[in-house]
Parts: sequence; structure tokens; C-alpha cells
Amino acid sequence: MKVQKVILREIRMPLVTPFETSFGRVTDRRMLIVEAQSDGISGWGECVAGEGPYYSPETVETAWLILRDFIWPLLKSREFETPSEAWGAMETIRGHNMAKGAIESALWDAAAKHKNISLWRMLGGAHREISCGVSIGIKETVEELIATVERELAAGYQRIKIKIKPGKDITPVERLRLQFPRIRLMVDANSAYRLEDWPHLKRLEAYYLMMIEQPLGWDDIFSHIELQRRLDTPICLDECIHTEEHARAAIELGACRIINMKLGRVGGYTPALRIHDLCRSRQIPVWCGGMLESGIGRAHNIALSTLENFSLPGDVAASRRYWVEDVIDPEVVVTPQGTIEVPDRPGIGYTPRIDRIEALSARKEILT
Ligand code: OSB
Ligand code: MG
Repeated sequence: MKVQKVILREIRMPLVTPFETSFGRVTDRRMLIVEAQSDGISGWGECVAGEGPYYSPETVETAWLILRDFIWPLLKSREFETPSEAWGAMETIRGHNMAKGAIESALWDAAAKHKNISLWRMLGGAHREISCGVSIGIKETVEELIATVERELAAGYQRIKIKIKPGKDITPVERLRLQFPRIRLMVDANSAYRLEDWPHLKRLEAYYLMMIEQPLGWDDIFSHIELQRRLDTPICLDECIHTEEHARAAIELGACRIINMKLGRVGGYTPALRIHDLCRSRQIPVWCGGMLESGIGRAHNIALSTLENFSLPGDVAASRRYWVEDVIDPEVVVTPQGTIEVPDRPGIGYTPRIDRIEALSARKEILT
């Protein structure tokens, strides 16, 4: 396959509900959408970088620059057998995984469409239906949090993750546990604690959580090893896992017992598949995280979640939880059992609504 043209677009959409984490609050999303045109077929990808460098060092702006000035010159008019070969061509660029993942995933969509098969089949997926959980942001009051959880459970979601930070941790978890004694519950701290806080985090163990996600430094594997030694609850790493090498280090050194996989954070399907296989061989469950994606990134998350070792409910939820109107047709819907039925149409299996995407575009650049 050869890519003749890439179109970068920045679309803007307000979230249905503002989303607050320990690192900040998002009300309006800016999303970089990549359209890669290859021999008459468009493949679509989404860059999951945030508006600011608070979840990871990348932002929409840095990804745009890296895609245009550094990635595109490496891919332009070159012939690749597979999207993984294109990923290999980008290896000289250090980091910038979200920029790489955006275009690499678009190439997988295009490659599957060229073969006229669904992307999940091309990836070797095993699940026809994926299990969904929700990630609930930090709320002003515990009452508001309980009402939100109630609504999500009624919609069928199979597990509840709540965001925590110092001062908004033990009490909300305790109250939720009292209210919902049997639900699958977990927390995500987005690096809000330090190793010295371990006795405080230990108190969370009274509420039998499935896991504690990324409690410590975004790039600090060592402290997570020390923390996991002190906790019975599994630690799940998100921010810390940027590469297969980081995943191997974290697993072998005992920094985590579960991994949250995000296509953008690791740089695309090529590394995601390797990390998936590594985790499977070490009996480390993985699940698919979310980055408040538009339908395009969401469709990719669904394809990724079909892989065999995605054995826990992910953060991949219905379009309507995020957007009044999504940019794909059909929108992503969740069954009353809290699952998504994986479409069998070619590529990502959901059609980007080009008119709507154009109308939402605040910026557009054509790379040839
Ligand atoms: O840490 O998993 C995270 C959203 C933005 C940045 C980081 C994270 C999240 C979420 C939301 O938890 C997941 C979603 O619903 O898309
Ligand atoms: Mg997380």
C-alpha cells in the first residue's frame, strides 16, 4: 500500500457532561482526525492527544506538527506491505506515540478496506461482542456521583470506574460501596499520589476494588513496584506504559498486575498487538482504555477490544455518553447487557460522516 495524500482536520465538539480528573477538567474537546488516502480508499484515525500536556506530554498541536513535518516525509509515496511496516518507518522518531498511532491506525483501516474485510478480523480478534464499563469523572458531591453510577448501572454497564484525587477518594469509594455492595468497582488516580501516600491508598483495600489505576507518577515504574508490594489490590498501569519495553519492565518487576491499553499511548496497533501478546504470555489481563474519543477513535477501540486477552470490561462506551451527535454512522450503541456488538463491515466498521466532520473542522491541512 502507498499513501498518496493525508488530510489533517481538527474538529471541536463539546462533551455532553464535563469530565474532571485529578489533572484537570475538560468541557470541549479538540480532536485531530487523520484521513489517509491510499489508492482510492480513505483510512481514518484519531489522535488521542489532549488539549494540554497534562495526561501525557503530547497535545493536539504537537501531534499536528510531528505528523506534518516529521512523520509524513517518512511515509510519503513509499510502498508498504503492511501498516506495521509503516510503523517501522516511523521508529526513528522518538516518542510522539499519539501522532504515530493516529496515522498508523488510519493505515490499518485503509488496509482492511483494501482487503474488503473488517479491521477486527484483520487484527485476529476473537470477541464478537465486547464488555463495556464506564469512567466517571470527579463530581462536586457524593450524591451526584451516586446518581451517576445508578444511571450507568441501569444502562447496563458492567463495571464502574471513578476518578479519584487526594481529598476525593476514601469517602466517595466508601459511600459507593455501601450503596452498591456487589458491583465491579475500580478507581483511577491519574498519578495524583506519591509513594509516601501508601498507607492512605491501603485504606481503599477495605472496599474490595477490582484494581487501582495509575496511582503514582506518570513515568514512575519504580514507585509502583514498591506500592504493589504493599497492596493486595492489583495495580493497573495506564500512563506508565508507552512501549513494549515499558510493559515488559512493569510486568517482570511487579509494578502492576493489569494493563490498560490505549492505542494512542503506545503508538498504534503494531505495538498494541505486541503488548497484548506479551501480557497474554504472562497472564496479565488487559482492557481497553478511552480518551474521550469521537466515533473514529471509538471505532478503533472496539476493534482493538476484540483481541483475545482483552478480558476485562474497558472504558469504551456509547457515543451518546459523550456527544449529542457523533461523527460516525451508525453511532456506537451499548446493549442493555453492557456490551457492544462488533460490526462486520469493512475497516473500522463505522462510516465517518464526512459532511459533519468538514462542518466541525476548525482547521484543515492537506499533505501531499
Ligand atoms: O486515565 O483513562 C484515563 C480520559 C482522558 C484522559 C485519561 C483518561 C480518561 C478516561 C476516560 O478515563 C475514558 C473514556 O470514557 O473515554
Ligand atoms: Mg487512566
